[in-house]
Amino acid sequence: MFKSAKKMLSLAAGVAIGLSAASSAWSASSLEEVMKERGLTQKDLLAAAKTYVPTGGRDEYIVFASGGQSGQVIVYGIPSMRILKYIAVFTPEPWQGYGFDEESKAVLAMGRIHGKDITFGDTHHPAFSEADGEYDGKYLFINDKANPRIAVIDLHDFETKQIVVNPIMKSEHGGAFVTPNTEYVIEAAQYATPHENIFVPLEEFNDKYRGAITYWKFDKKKGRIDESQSFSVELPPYSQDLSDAGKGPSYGWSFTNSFCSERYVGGIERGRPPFEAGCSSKDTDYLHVVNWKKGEELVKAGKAETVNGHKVISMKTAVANNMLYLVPEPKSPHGVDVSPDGKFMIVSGKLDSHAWVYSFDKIMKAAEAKKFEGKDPYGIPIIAMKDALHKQVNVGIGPLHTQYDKAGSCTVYTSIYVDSMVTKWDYCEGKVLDQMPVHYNIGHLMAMEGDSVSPDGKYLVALNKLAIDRFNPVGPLHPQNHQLIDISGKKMQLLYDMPLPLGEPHYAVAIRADKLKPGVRYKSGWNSRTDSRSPFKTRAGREKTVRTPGKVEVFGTLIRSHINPEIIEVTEGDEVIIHLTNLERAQDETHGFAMYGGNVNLSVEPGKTATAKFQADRAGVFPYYCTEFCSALHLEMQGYMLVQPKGYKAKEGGMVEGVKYTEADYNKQVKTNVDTQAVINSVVAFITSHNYKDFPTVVALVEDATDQLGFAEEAKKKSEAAAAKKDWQNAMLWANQWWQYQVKTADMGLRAKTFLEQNNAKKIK
Ligand code: RUQ
Ligand code: CUA
Repeated sequence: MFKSAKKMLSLAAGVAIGLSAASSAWSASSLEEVMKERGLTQKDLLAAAKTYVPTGGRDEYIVFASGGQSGQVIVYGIPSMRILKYIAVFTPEPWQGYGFDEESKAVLAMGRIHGKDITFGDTHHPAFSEADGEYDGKYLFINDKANPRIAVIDLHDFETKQIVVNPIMKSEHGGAFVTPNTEYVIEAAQYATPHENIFVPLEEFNDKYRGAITYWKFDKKKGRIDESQSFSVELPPYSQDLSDAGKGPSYGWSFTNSFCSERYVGGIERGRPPFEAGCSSKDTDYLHVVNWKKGEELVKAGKAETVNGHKVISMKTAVANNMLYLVPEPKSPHGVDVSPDGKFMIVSGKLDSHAWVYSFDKIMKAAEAKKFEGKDPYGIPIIAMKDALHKQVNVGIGPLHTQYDKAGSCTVYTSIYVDSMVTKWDYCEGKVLDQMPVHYNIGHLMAMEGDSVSPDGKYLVALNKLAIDRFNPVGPLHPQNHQLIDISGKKMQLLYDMPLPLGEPHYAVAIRADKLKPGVRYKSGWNSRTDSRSPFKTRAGREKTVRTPGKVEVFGTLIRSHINPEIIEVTEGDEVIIHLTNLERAQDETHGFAMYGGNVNLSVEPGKTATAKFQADRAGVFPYYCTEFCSALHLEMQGYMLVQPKGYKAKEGGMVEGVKYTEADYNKQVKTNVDTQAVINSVVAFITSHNYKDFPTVVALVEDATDQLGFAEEAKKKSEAAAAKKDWQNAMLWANQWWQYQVKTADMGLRAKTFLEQNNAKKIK
């Protein structure tokens, strides 16, 4: 703990000296020596130089990767591959208080299935909101495969705002994919089931089990999915897989592939060959080509049926209105990826060594001429492969997903699962350009802004399923391996391996960092999950505890370094509701709130109001405290909830003080405070004599320091008032509080001063 701000100054100087001594020792060894000592090659150094982001530096791209079974989203930077955040989505996450405060519990509750809490998610495909086919940096969507759901994350604060449950599916994989103006978020089923929530025997699979694609209407103004305006298209019980939205000439259409169009149902215990045998016997499966614009019109015209309260366009209606076609695609396909210009779709078959390039133009010509090779068992017209194909290229064994290079080029990259490599090829001409081995076994791959109409190229990330022996061993459950590849040159170059230890990151999307403009604080008293002023917002000085029979409701505040109230008295059996507002305006001054014995844990960012609700079901003493190391007096940011037994009567007599203070104690403290104020004044003089207003970081620190100094002034007044009454006990305690605020002021001021010095601020006076 700091004794005075002066000490803090000398401490800071000492740290600075220590650092410079260490760095000179480090710079004594030459680059050659470091290479030799660490066994690095020239190539390693080049790769390091391409990925290294010096201290304080920022990344050029921000990646949002699926967190797989963790039900979260992983955020990291490129090229540094530094992990920045895990966004809690489908799963409770204590650091963010997600699933602990009432506000976020309400979001998780939206994701209940038939009234049951689902506290995990199997996230697969994140997608950014788009405007004219460009990532606009406003929202991120992600799906849950296990329980068909889509989540909406607001990139203003990186928080999950909404979860919608698919009303007809029981399994999905092909979400989330967005249309070019985020009109819809696409979600395609995977394992066919009856759309109704009823039992249907497997013997009726062909007739009663169904696939589907849901088009979730996104309300850009509200930043929420509008379930009432969303609809689905009924599909055959083929296992629909990934999807992609058309753009440019193919705008208004979407593409979804499928596997197991054999409609095979396994059943080892019934003596049947397993699913995998029957689902891979045909040479081709079907690409579903759907006109969602037409679908939208049909719904408006009342041509949809209602299933489980949701609008569904039947296959019959879809076919009659020329909005649904099938095109054969290579065996067990996985990805379908539309080219940035919207003219081509690339599909690869996992059990084939080719990537197939389809021409949207050809598909439309065949559809318009009604040139079909037949119909599937559900009456959906099938366009012959030869009438839809542009090129077919041998890219390697087990091709999965394709990403497009810079806009205007014909270069693409396809992940090759079985061969564990990336194939770079030209889809206009149909020839392979380069191949690079990656570690085992690549699933998706991702290029910068790769799903937009103007991809940037530059970097590619291989999202590998297995790490095996790549990293230090951590037991039988291994991390995944994201490999960063430089694709700016003719040949691909591997730069970096990053272990991702959270779940299987199936897919990821990367956006230019400068497109993201997240806030640093909430408007005061904010419910961040509904994006509105919390009715429980509490201002400084308005803290209160409201008691009604059987219930105690606390309206409290948090600010360095105290929780107001510090004592909460309740009676055994009471329902306790604690609303806490973080009064801080300073960047990164989050306070936490945890309490013994009740699963109470909040994260309250500057401006936020969060609520804990629980039953005080046993008498006892329950300490609570702030969980974020927010200041030097953080450990003192504490309090007690006293749960009194029913019928308890308070005893006579006041608190017994641990220490009795004298006038001398008071005078000594005042002297310290006066000295501290001198230090603050000198720091203030330094700051104001420089062009600090040119540095937003410093402006924020100065604002914060000014706040703290205001609190110091109030405490000073209370201290002086007590001293005037010769109440040395209170005079001393308030003098100490006055000093606490000064220390916080000095801390901010010194941070601002250091920042100005390090950033060569100019003297103005
Ligand atoms: S997955 S490895 Cu998109 Cu779920 Cu392909
Ligand atoms: Cu607030 Cu520690």
